Amino acid sequence: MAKRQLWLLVLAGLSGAIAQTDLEGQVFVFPKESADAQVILNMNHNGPLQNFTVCLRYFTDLTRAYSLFSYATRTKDNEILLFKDRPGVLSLVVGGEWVVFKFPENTGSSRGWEHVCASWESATGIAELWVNWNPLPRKGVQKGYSISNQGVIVLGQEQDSFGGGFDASQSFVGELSDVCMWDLVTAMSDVRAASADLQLSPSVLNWGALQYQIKGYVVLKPMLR
Ligand SMILES: *[C@@H]1O[C@H](CO)[C@@H](O)[C@H](O)[C@H]1NC(C)=O
Ligand SMILES: [Ca+2]
Repeated sequence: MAKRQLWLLVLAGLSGAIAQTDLEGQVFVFPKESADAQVILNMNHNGPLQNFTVCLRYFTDLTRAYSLFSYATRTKDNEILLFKDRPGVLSLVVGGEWVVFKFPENTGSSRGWEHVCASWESATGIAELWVNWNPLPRKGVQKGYSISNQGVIVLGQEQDSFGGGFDASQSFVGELSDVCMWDLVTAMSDVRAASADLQLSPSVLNWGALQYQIKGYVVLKPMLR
């Protein structure tokens, strides 16, 4: 084990916090449908969020609806939600308000890994959704809203209450990787550069230094090449 990782583990042990790990080249495998398999992530941000970009990629053969990224607070279960309704349809929810994006099904989930970035800016309410680095027509949602930082991020399950209210029929089954989140609207060219050499270090969630907690049947594995 690298010295730095060991030191982080020691720190985490001392503070009771979750360990921080570089997950470069690794994936979370959600091997079975369930209502409890999940990965819990910290929202690392001081104060409310006015802007964000969240990116991740996933590999699944699901054709039903499922959650990709669920961020809930005590008062709003869908504070931020990235939800795949069906192949070719993705919803972004901000502060409980839904906006639906459609894209040609041949860029859909059945052909391999799908990469998604969603961003939102409070000042204009403009939401961007990029699928496999292609932008979709921009839409507006929750203009002027502020996102609370007092919440919990769950991968693999869709929260209908703070940290719970899961439904197996909305769970994710498959592989999930490269989850990153910035507290700004990031230019996609920068995200791309970041995924190549980790220059634009994501401030809120960083796959290269992720604090996470696995609950239920989720397995960390090297990515299949
Ligand atoms: C959010 O982004 C806008 C421009 O996109 C910027 O003017 C504003 O300062 C940002 N807000 C925060 C809190 O960073
Ligand atoms: Ca929900």
